[in-house]
Amino acid sequence: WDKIYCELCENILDHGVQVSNRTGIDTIKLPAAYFHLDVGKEFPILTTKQLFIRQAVTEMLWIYQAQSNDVRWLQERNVHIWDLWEIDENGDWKDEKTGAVLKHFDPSYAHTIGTAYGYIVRKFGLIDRLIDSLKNTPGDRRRVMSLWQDDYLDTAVLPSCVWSSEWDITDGKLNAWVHQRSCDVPLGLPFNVTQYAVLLKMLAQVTGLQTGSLYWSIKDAHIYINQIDGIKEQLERFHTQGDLPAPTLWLNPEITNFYDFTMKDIKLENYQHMGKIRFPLAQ
Ligand code: THF
Repeated sequence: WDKIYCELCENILDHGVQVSNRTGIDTIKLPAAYFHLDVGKEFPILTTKQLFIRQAVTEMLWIYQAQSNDVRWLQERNVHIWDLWEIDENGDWKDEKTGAVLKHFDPSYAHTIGTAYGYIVRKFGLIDRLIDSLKNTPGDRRRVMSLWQDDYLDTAVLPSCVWSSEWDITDGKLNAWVHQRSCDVPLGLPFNVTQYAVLLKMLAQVTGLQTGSLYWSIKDAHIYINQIDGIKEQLERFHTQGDLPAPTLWLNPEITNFYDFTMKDIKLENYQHMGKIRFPLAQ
Protein backbone atom coordinates (compact mmCIF):
# COMPACT_ATOMS: atom_id res chain seq x y z
CA TRP A 1 0.00 0.00 0.00
CA ASP A 2 2.92 2.38 0.66
CA LYS A 3 4.04 1.97 -2.96
CA ILE A 4 0.59 2.73 -4.38
CA TYR A 5 0.21 5.64 -1.96
CA CYS A 6 3.61 7.17 -2.70
CA GLU A 7 3.05 6.81 -6.46
CA LEU A 8 -0.25 8.67 -6.10
CA CYS A 9 1.48 11.44 -4.16
CA GLU A 10 4.20 11.70 -6.78
CA ASN A 11 1.64 11.76 -9.52
CA ILE A 12 -0.19 14.65 -7.82
CA LEU A 13 3.03 16.62 -7.29
CA ASP A 14 4.24 15.99 -10.88
CA HIS A 15 1.00 16.34 -12.83
CA GLY A 16 -1.48 18.08 -10.50
CA VAL A 17 -2.92 21.53 -11.01
CA GLN A 18 -2.91 24.20 -8.28
CA VAL A 19 -6.42 25.44 -7.44
CA SER A 20 -8.11 27.56 -4.78
CA ASN A 21 -11.03 26.15 -2.78
CA ARG A 22 -13.42 26.91 0.08
CA THR A 23 -10.77 26.44 2.79
CA GLY A 24 -8.57 29.35 1.63
CA ILE A 25 -5.53 27.07 1.36
CA ASP A 26 -4.72 26.06 -2.22
CA THR A 27 -4.39 22.44 -3.22
CA ILE A 28 -2.52 20.61 -5.96
CA LYS A 29 -5.14 18.31 -7.44
CA LEU A 30 -5.72 15.51 -9.89
CA PRO A 31 -9.32 15.14 -11.05
CA ALA A 32 -9.31 11.36 -10.55
CA ALA A 33 -7.40 8.40 -9.16
CA TYR A 34 -7.96 4.66 -8.72
CA PHE A 35 -6.24 1.70 -7.04
CA HIS A 36 -6.85 -1.86 -5.90
CA LEU A 37 -5.78 -3.50 -2.61
CA ASP A 38 -6.06 -7.21 -1.82
CA VAL A 39 -6.90 -6.98 1.89
CA GLY A 40 -7.00 -10.78 2.25
CA LYS A 41 -3.35 -10.90 1.22
CA GLU A 42 -2.04 -7.88 3.12
CA PHE A 43 -3.62 -5.52 5.64
CA PRO A 44 -3.29 -1.98 4.24
CA ILE A 45 -1.78 0.52 6.65
CA LEU A 46 1.05 2.90 5.81
CA THR A 47 4.49 2.11 7.20
CA THR A 48 6.31 5.14 5.72
CA LYS A 49 4.53 7.17 8.41
CA GLN A 50 2.73 6.24 11.60
CA LEU A 51 -0.98 5.83 11.07
CA PHE A 52 -3.05 6.43 14.19
CA ILE A 53 -5.03 3.22 14.11
CA ARG A 54 -7.00 3.85 17.32
CA GLN A 55 -8.31 7.17 16.01
CA ALA A 56 -9.05 5.74 12.57
CA VAL A 57 -10.95 2.70 13.89
CA THR A 58 -12.83 4.79 16.45
CA GLU A 59 -14.02 7.16 13.71
CA MET A 60 -15.18 4.20 11.60
CA LEU A 61 -17.09 2.70 14.56
CA TRP A 62 -18.66 6.14 15.20
CA ILE A 63 -20.04 6.21 11.67
CA TYR A 64 -20.99 2.58 11.01
CA GLN A 65 -21.56 1.02 14.44
CA ALA A 66 -22.67 3.84 16.77
CA GLN A 67 -24.17 5.52 13.67
CA SER A 68 -23.73 8.83 15.42
CA ASN A 69 -23.09 12.39 14.25
CA ASP A 70 -22.29 13.59 17.79
CA VAL A 71 -18.71 14.87 18.03
CA ARG A 72 -18.77 14.36 21.81
CA TRP A 73 -18.90 10.59 21.21
CA LEU A 74 -15.45 10.89 19.65
CA GLN A 75 -14.16 13.37 22.22
CA GLU A 76 -15.20 11.05 25.08
CA ARG A 77 -12.93 8.49 23.44
CA ASN A 78 -10.12 11.03 23.11
CA VAL A 79 -10.46 11.43 19.34
CA HIS A 80 -10.38 15.05 18.19
CA ILE A 81 -10.22 14.82 14.41
CA TRP A 82 -13.77 16.21 14.00
CA ASP A 83 -13.48 19.09 16.51
CA LEU A 84 -13.19 21.71 13.75
CA TRP A 85 -16.61 20.72 12.34
CA GLU A 86 -18.63 20.68 15.55
CA ILE A 87 -21.75 22.88 15.61
CA ASP A 88 -21.79 24.97 18.78
CA GLU A 89 -24.54 25.58 21.38
CA ASN A 90 -26.06 28.37 19.27
CA GLY A 91 -26.17 26.29 16.12
CA ASP A 92 -23.13 28.00 14.63
CA TRP A 93 -20.26 26.41 12.80
CA LYS A 94 -17.38 28.82 13.13
CA ASP A 95 -14.09 29.51 11.44
CA GLU A 96 -11.43 28.25 13.82
CA LYS A 97 -9.13 31.23 13.24
CA THR A 98 -11.41 34.25 12.76
CA GLY A 99 -14.46 33.11 14.72
CA ALA A 100 -16.67 34.05 11.74
CA VAL A 101 -19.87 32.04 11.41
CA LEU A 102 -19.41 29.83 8.35
CA LYS A 103 -22.86 28.26 8.52
CA HIS A 104 -25.83 28.43 10.87
CA PHE A 105 -27.96 25.44 11.88
CA ASP A 106 -30.92 24.78 14.08
CA PRO A 107 -29.52 24.70 17.66
CA SER A 108 -30.91 21.17 18.02
CA TYR A 109 -27.82 20.17 16.00
CA ALA A 110 -25.50 21.45 18.77
CA HIS A 111 -22.36 19.28 19.21
CA THR A 112 -22.97 17.34 15.99
CA ILE A 113 -21.76 17.62 12.39
CA GLY A 114 -25.36 17.79 11.21
CA THR A 115 -26.95 15.26 8.87
CA ALA A 116 -23.89 13.53 7.42
CA TYR A 117 -22.01 10.24 7.89
CA GLY A 118 -23.38 8.29 10.90
CA TYR A 119 -26.65 10.23 10.86
CA ILE A 120 -27.35 8.98 7.33
CA VAL A 121 -26.25 5.42 8.10
CA ARG A 122 -28.76 5.30 10.98
CA LYS A 123 -31.55 7.21 9.23
CA PHE A 124 -31.60 4.82 6.27
CA GLY A 125 -30.66 1.64 8.19
CA LEU A 126 -27.76 1.16 5.80
CA ILE A 127 -25.66 -1.29 7.83
CA ASP A 128 -28.55 -3.57 8.75
CA ARG A 129 -29.69 -3.71 5.14
CA LEU A 130 -26.17 -4.45 3.98
CA ILE A 131 -25.60 -7.27 6.49
CA ASP A 132 -29.02 -8.73 5.73
CA SER A 133 -28.28 -8.79 2.02
CA LEU A 134 -24.78 -10.27 2.47
CA LYS A 135 -26.26 -13.09 4.52
CA ASN A 136 -29.47 -13.76 2.60
CA THR A 137 -28.95 -12.76 -1.04
CA PRO A 138 -25.25 -13.28 -1.76
CA GLY A 139 -25.71 -12.81 -5.51
CA ASP A 140 -27.28 -9.37 -5.08
CA ARG A 141 -25.74 -6.74 -7.39
CA ARG A 142 -27.56 -3.81 -5.82
CA ARG A 143 -25.70 -3.55 -2.53
CA VAL A 144 -25.04 0.17 -2.78
CA MET A 145 -24.48 2.07 0.44
CA SER A 146 -24.95 5.77 -0.23
CA LEU A 147 -24.21 8.43 2.36
CA TRP A 148 -25.07 11.04 -0.30
CA GLN A 149 -28.72 11.93 0.26
CA ASP A 150 -29.75 15.16 -1.48
CA ASP A 151 -32.41 16.08 1.08
CA TYR A 152 -29.85 16.04 3.88
CA LEU A 153 -27.01 18.06 2.36
CA ASP A 154 -28.17 21.51 3.51
CA THR A 155 -28.22 20.45 7.15
CA ALA A 156 -24.73 18.90 7.08
CA VAL A 157 -21.60 20.82 8.08
CA LEU A 158 -19.69 18.84 5.49
CA PRO A 159 -21.26 16.45 2.99
CA SER A 160 -19.64 13.03 3.43
CA CYS A 161 -16.35 12.74 1.52
CA VAL A 162 -16.23 8.96 1.28
CA TRP A 163 -19.86 8.64 0.32
CA SER A 164 -20.42 5.43 -1.57
CA SER A 165 -19.51 1.81 -1.18
CA GLU A 166 -20.73 -1.21 -3.12
CA TRP A 167 -20.35 -4.64 -1.61
CA ASP A 168 -19.67 -7.68 -3.78
CA ILE A 169 -19.35 -11.40 -3.09
CA THR A 170 -17.26 -13.40 -5.53
CA ASP A 171 -15.99 -16.90 -4.86
CA GLY A 172 -16.87 -16.66 -1.16
CA LYS A 173 -14.90 -13.44 -0.76
CA LEU A 174 -16.27 -10.07 0.28
CA ASN A 175 -15.09 -7.13 -1.86
CA ALA A 176 -15.94 -3.45 -1.71
CA TRP A 177 -15.81 -0.68 -4.29
CA VAL A 178 -15.37 2.53 -2.32
CA HIS A 179 -15.62 5.99 -3.81
CA GLN A 180 -14.87 9.43 -2.42
CA ARG A 181 -15.79 12.77 -3.96
CA SER A 182 -12.89 14.68 -2.41
CA CYS A 183 -9.67 13.37 -0.89
CA ASP A 184 -7.12 15.01 1.39
CA VAL A 185 -4.40 12.55 0.41
CA PRO A 186 -1.97 13.25 3.30
CA LEU A 187 -4.54 13.15 6.14
CA GLY A 188 -7.83 11.66 4.98
CA LEU A 189 -6.80 8.87 2.62
CA PRO A 190 -4.51 6.88 4.97
CA PHE A 191 -7.30 6.94 7.58
CA ASN A 192 -10.03 6.03 5.08
CA VAL A 193 -8.24 3.07 3.46
CA THR A 194 -7.33 1.47 6.78
CA GLN A 195 -10.85 2.10 8.16
CA TYR A 196 -12.57 0.44 5.24
CA ALA A 197 -10.11 -2.49 5.41
CA VAL A 198 -11.14 -2.99 9.06
CA LEU A 199 -14.83 -2.63 8.16
CA LEU A 200 -14.42 -5.15 5.32
CA LYS A 201 -12.87 -7.68 7.70
CA MET A 202 -15.53 -7.10 10.36
CA LEU A 203 -18.35 -7.55 7.85
CA ALA A 204 -16.69 -10.64 6.35
CA GLN A 205 -16.42 -12.21 9.80
CA VAL A 206 -20.05 -11.64 10.81
CA THR A 207 -21.38 -12.87 7.46
CA GLY A 208 -19.17 -15.96 7.21
CA LEU A 209 -17.23 -14.70 4.17
CA GLN A 210 -13.52 -14.51 3.38
CA THR A 211 -11.75 -11.17 3.16
CA GLY A 212 -11.40 -9.96 -0.43
CA SER A 213 -10.33 -6.67 -2.00
CA LEU A 214 -10.88 -2.94 -1.82
CA TYR A 215 -11.34 -1.22 -5.18
CA TRP A 216 -10.87 2.48 -4.51
CA SER A 217 -11.82 5.44 -6.67
CA ILE A 218 -11.27 9.11 -5.98
CA LYS A 219 -12.61 12.25 -7.60
CA ASP A 220 -10.40 15.26 -6.70
CA ALA A 221 -7.28 13.74 -5.17
CA HIS A 222 -5.38 16.62 -3.59
CA ILE A 223 -2.49 17.74 -1.44
CA TYR A 224 -2.78 21.11 0.34
CA ILE A 225 0.22 23.28 -0.46
CA ASN A 226 1.15 23.49 3.23
CA GLN A 227 1.40 19.67 3.27
CA ILE A 228 3.96 19.40 0.45
CA ASP A 229 7.03 19.38 2.71
CA GLY A 230 5.58 16.52 4.78
CA ILE A 231 4.80 14.50 1.67
CA LYS A 232 8.32 15.09 0.31
CA GLU A 233 9.68 13.79 3.61
CA GLN A 234 7.52 10.67 3.28
CA LEU A 235 8.58 10.14 -0.35
CA GLU A 236 12.22 10.49 0.71
CA ARG A 237 11.68 7.76 3.32
CA PHE A 238 10.12 5.50 0.70
CA HIS A 239 12.91 6.04 -1.83
CA THR A 240 15.70 5.45 0.69
CA GLN A 241 14.16 2.74 2.91
CA GLY A 242 11.29 1.25 0.91
CA ASP A 243 8.43 0.07 3.08
CA LEU A 244 8.26 -2.16 6.16
CA PRO A 245 6.50 -5.54 6.46
CA ALA A 246 2.73 -5.12 6.78
CA PRO A 247 1.21 -5.83 10.20
CA THR A 248 -1.80 -8.07 10.67
CA LEU A 249 -5.24 -7.17 11.97
CA TRP A 250 -6.67 -9.45 14.64
CA LEU A 251 -10.41 -9.57 15.17
CA ASN A 252 -11.82 -11.50 18.11
CA PRO A 253 -13.07 -14.64 16.33
CA GLU A 254 -15.86 -15.07 18.87
CA ILE A 255 -17.75 -12.01 17.64
CA THR A 256 -20.60 -12.94 15.31
CA ASN A 257 -22.75 -9.80 15.65
CA PHE A 258 -21.43 -6.61 14.03
CA TYR A 259 -22.66 -4.47 16.94
CA ASP A 260 -20.71 -6.51 19.52
CA PHE A 261 -17.24 -5.44 18.34
CA THR A 262 -15.43 -3.13 20.78
CA MET A 263 -11.91 -1.70 20.52
CA LYS A 264 -10.72 -4.68 22.60
CA ASP A 265 -11.84 -7.02 19.82
CA ILE A 266 -9.84 -5.19 17.13
CA LYS A 267 -6.05 -5.27 17.40
CA LEU A 268 -3.25 -4.38 15.04
CA GLU A 269 -0.31 -6.74 15.57
CA ASN A 270 3.37 -6.17 14.72
CA TYR A 271 2.92 -2.66 13.34
CA GLN A 272 6.32 -1.29 12.31
CA HIS A 273 6.46 2.23 10.92
CA MET A 274 8.90 5.07 10.29
CA GLY A 275 7.31 7.55 12.71
CA LYS A 276 4.83 10.38 12.69
CA ILE A 277 4.72 13.12 10.07
CA ARG A 278 2.72 16.17 11.08
CA PHE A 279 0.37 17.53 8.39
CA PRO A 280 -1.70 20.73 8.72
CA LEU A 281 -5.47 20.27 8.58
CA ALA A 282 -7.54 22.73 6.48
CA GLN A 283 -10.94 23.54 8.00
N1 THF B 1 -10.95 18.06 6.12
C1 THF B 1 -9.72 18.00 5.59
N2 THF B 1 -9.16 19.13 5.14
N3 THF B 1 -9.03 16.85 5.51
C2 THF B 1 -9.57 15.69 5.97
O1 THF B 1 -8.91 14.62 5.89
C3 THF B 1 -10.86 15.70 6.51
N4 THF B 1 -11.50 14.57 6.93
C4 THF B 1 -12.39 14.70 8.07
C5 THF B 1 -13.16 15.92 7.89
N5 THF B 1 -12.73 16.96 7.19
C6 THF B 1 -11.52 16.92 6.59
C7 THF B 1 -11.54 14.72 9.34
N6 THF B 1 -10.60 13.66 9.34
C8 THF B 1 -6.80 13.93 10.98
C9 THF B 1 -7.21 12.77 10.36
C10 THF B 1 -8.47 12.69 9.81
C11 THF B 1 -9.34 13.78 9.87
C12 THF B 1 -8.92 14.95 10.47
C13 THF B 1 -7.65 15.02 11.03
C14 THF B 1 -5.45 14.07 11.59
O2 THF B 1 -5.09 15.13 12.08
N7 THF B 1 -4.62 13.03 11.63
C15 THF B 1 -3.25 13.14 12.10
C16 THF B 1 -3.05 12.89 13.54
C17 THF B 1 -4.17 12.33 14.31
C18 THF B 1 -3.88 12.31 15.80
O3 THF B 1 -2.78 12.66 16.25
O4 THF B 1 -4.78 11.93 16.53
C19 THF B 1 -2.39 12.18 11.31
O5 THF B 1 -1.18 12.34 11.33
O6 THF B 1 -2.94 11.29 10.67
C20 THF B 1 -11.64 13.41 6.10
O7 THF B 1 -12.01 12.29 6.71
